[in-house]
Amino acid sequence: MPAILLGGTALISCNGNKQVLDRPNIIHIMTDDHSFQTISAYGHPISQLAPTPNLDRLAREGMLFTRGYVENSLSAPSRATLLTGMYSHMHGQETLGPGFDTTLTVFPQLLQEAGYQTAIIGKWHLHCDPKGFDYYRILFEQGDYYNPEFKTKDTDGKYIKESGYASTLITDYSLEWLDNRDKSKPFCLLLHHKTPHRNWMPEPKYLNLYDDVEFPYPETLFDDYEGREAASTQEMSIAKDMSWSYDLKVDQLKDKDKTPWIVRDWKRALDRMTPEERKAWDEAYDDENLKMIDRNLSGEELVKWKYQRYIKDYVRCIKSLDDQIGRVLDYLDKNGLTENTIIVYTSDQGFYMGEHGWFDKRFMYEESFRTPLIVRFPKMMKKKGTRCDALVQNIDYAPTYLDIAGIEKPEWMVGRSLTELFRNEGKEPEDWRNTLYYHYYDYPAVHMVRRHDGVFDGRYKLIHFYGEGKQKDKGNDIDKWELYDLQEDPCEVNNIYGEEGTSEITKGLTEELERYRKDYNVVEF
Ligand code: SGN
Ligand code: CA
Repeated sequence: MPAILLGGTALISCNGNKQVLDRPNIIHIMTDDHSFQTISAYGHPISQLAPTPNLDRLAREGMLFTRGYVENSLSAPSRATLLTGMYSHMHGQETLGPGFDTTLTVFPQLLQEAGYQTAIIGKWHLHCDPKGFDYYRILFEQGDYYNPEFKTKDTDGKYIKESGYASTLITDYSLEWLDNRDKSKPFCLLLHHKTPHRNWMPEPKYLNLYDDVEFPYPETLFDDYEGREAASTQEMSIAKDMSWSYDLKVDQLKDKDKTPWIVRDWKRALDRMTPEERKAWDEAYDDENLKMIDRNLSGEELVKWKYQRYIKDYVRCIKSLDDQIGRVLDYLDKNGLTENTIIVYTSDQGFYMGEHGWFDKRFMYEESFRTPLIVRFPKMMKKKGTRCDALVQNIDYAPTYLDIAGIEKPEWMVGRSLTELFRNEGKEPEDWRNTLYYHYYDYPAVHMVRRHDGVFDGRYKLIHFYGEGKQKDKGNDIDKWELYDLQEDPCEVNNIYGEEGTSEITKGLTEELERYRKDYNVVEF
């Protein structure tokens, strides 16, 4: 039986089951590769020049988490962790390849059983169809910025090309679903943006935004990787690994790009545009490209030019994203949904904005391990604009959403509900966790980051790089330990493992690492 709407806010069902109808709604907004450095509420110098007013509004009205982390800094694993509340080795999605154990129960299924209406719109990125969702509209693989393809339950297994820019379309479809949903039920919407994933293609109207700004350079842009073997063999450096065309948008130098997939994907990205979009694109980039070519830059000057081009395109994409977050917040206000909806803003992992000379993620070093997390939930947060410094991780989302819906956490979920933090102005209960476990597996793969696991206690970080050298690194096996004191060395450039005075810390963290491996049956390390 449908519910009736009284006075625009109170919902009473015809079968008298008021409790079901009063349960909070859930919106999980997850972007792809969004760094905390580019959200102005976090205060990083880059973000001060490229502010995000709508995300800042969310932080002002909710809670900003300063220590939100992932357990494996990569898309597909992070998405499977969101759905299951498990570590990667438990749900099987350790890398970007197939792996997810599709027999597992995902939290949206439990919400459905409890009367929630569920949807996922945007990036999905697992090698199976979504389950546990009444509705889905998902992007093809990584998705595209311009005129992307989507699949729904009604498109006969096909992906259909749509006209528009990815972040706008994903928001349009989300608001449309909210409008047309069964309003007698609480809802859970996973709103998963493609933005700002590589190759950072700005929306036409923002192609010239920040043209006159010079973004500050990170201290470690010219890192020499001394004492850090795995950091020295990666292939994700702005200086060496960015392509002229696909990454840097210098179409004039595309012949320098020899990697077949780069050549192919750049052509595809341009071919997707309408003639008007292509015209705006060329007008925005051509002049500056020609000037740069004329200057014949080399060495540090060239790296700095590449850095500016990279950061500008990235924050232009963030501008569009922030606009779209604003649309969602306005929609909730207009429809009387703000009070009873938890809205979570996060990313599937963090991203390097030139720190260590890098783009991409994967490493357990801070900028990719740490992930933005902002939560607004007026019903549980009596005070607005608080900060929470507790160690939280993406294993905690599923337990949180179940808790909010009044569903008991299944024993297989390893995370912990965040509601105690919401209720208590971000102060952690006495028995809150003291450490986090991290494990990255995707090697050999693009960017060539070696396998590693480790623990972090909020100050010290112990990392173990391990495994056989493969492909280009053939025979170059690795078994290396690193230890950082983030209080003394926030940029993580001084590996103090084995140094005098660190044995007690190393002993404690090694025991903790062994405890995680044993308690959770980690077999590879
Ligand atoms: C693609 C990207 C990589 C990126 C992975 C994983 N190349 O392969 O740079 O590390 O995705 O990203 S791309 O130019 O084709 O985009 S993730 O977000 O899915 O984990
Ligand atoms: Ca990602």
